[in-house]
Amino acid sequence: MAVLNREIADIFSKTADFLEIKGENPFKVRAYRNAARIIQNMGRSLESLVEEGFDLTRLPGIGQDLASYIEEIVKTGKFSKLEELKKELPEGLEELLSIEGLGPKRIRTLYETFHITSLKDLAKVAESGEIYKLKGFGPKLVEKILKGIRLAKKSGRRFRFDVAKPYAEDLRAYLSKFEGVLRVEVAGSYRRRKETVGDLDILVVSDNWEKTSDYFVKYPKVKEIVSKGETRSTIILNNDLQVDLRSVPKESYGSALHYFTGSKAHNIKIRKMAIDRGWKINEYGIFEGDRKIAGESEEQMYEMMGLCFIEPELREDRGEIEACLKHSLPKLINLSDIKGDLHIHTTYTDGKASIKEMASKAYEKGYKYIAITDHSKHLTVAKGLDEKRLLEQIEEIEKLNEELDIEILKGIECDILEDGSLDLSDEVLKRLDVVLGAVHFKFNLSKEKQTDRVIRAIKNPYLNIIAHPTGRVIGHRNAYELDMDRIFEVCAKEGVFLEINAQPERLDLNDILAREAKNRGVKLSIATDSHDIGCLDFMEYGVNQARRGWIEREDVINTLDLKDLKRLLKRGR
Ligand code: DGT
Ligand code: CA
Ligand code: CA
Repeated sequence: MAVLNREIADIFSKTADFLEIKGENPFKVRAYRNAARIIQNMGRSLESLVEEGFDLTRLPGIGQDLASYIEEIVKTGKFSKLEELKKELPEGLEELLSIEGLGPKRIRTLYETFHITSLKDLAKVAESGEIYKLKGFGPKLVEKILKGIRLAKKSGRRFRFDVAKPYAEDLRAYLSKFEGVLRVEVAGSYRRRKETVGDLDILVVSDNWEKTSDYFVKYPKVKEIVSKGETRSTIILNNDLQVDLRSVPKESYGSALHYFTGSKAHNIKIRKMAIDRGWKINEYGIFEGDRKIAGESEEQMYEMMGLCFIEPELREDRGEIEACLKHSLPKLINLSDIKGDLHIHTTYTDGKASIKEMASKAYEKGYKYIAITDHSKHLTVAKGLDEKRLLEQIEEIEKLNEELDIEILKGIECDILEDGSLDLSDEVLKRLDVVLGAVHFKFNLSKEKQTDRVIRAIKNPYLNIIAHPTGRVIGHRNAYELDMDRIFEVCAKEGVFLEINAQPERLDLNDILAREAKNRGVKLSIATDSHDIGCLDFMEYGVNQARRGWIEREDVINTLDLKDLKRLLKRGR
């Protein structure tokens, strides 16, 4: 059974957290954490490297010990050291780690002083004010913690799309290879490519449901079998993700797929239309009296309803049915439309790969261009570039451009300072091909001040794109206060673009804002914000979000040829 890089990385970072909560040697903690980061962003599968007999110590950050741990995890799916740690520490500490502002060190303090082992305990001491007795716990931090608790409760147990994806795809492959299974599809919010999924809804057509269901619950990553029934079985995976498997008759495949893809709101609207025509619609088909008139395929279902095929990403009852009737559905952008990536970090700042490595990987992906956009000097934790080092980078890029078959655009992810000025001088920004502006601190300004800040940046004639415009991090940090209406207006006027940051924890702009931007005449850049070569694959998540936002190829600047793109980026240069 495949062990994914992501699983190994998660195991190591959890081990690091637990060791730190226990107060173990910081060097040991750091070694696990580094390894987790490297593995997560690696392009190659560790499992296959182990199978090939590759010497893992040749990888950066991986010594003898870690190499043998990786082998253990690949072979057994588990890490005995982490299992031991879990036994030593109270169970609830794990959920505390998801709260912004609480790292392992603070959790350790809370545990040692108040014996806090759950979100409930935490809420109690935070609300009562007792928490202020601890050194370093001021009002700002406590406010953040309380907000984190509310957010954790609200998001319930939802899983980020990229976390669910390897499991969904592994299960699809696992089920597809079983004898007698004719079709498998992952429906639900997963098929609609939502940024988070509550659970996975898998449909199968098979000639023997009982055997298929037995096989399903034997999936190696199962933690718990919830139910095994006549047409449906449910399991919980090791990471607590729930999976429903449903048996579907071949002749109802289309109607079942439509029903279980949802969304519920979309389904309800379609059902009303059917009722208006005197029909009945359910997961078995469309019926006129007792006679089934459609159901084998989704296309057939939509056709019978007088509609064209509506892509799953649009099925949210946000006007897609009306648009279809008016023949004005968008022709959604595809991953293959993307010609380059306009947000990339390198070892100049906090990236893990060199300019050349990033460029070569991008070339392999078939891109025509990339922009190198490292951090600017204000972001000291990321070794942000000052004018002098940026000029050195420009020089290196110019040399590489003579040598490589992909165009490297000279860029920067420039901090937007509190007053809305940019972190680097106009003289140096002018020399770049593309300037991203980003808010990385002072998230808590008033709506008016934050909006003024960003608008002042947009008005700088060398700025081209606002990176991750709202600053939200899924399940972790809300968007900062921003008057998007005003932002759209000024962007459209100034010829500044907004980013859909494709990092799966950001996806910022989200679907709804991306659609609004488009409607307000603002073009978008879909970009990965890569910090290593593996991250270039995040583009898929950004495109998913764009599709959910009704975005077409023409709305996205990095679908353009280099020449046309450069013209758009010229602005005041
Ligand atoms: P999730 O799992 O919360 O991310 O969202 P979904 O959309 O996957 O929802 P889920 O798993 O509860 O149900 C899967 C699909 O089944 C849903 O998208 C539409 C369909 N469905 C579920 N309940 C109902 C219902 O009461 N009425 C209708 N028409 N469809 C339903
Ligand atoms: Ca679901
Ligand atoms: Ca479900």
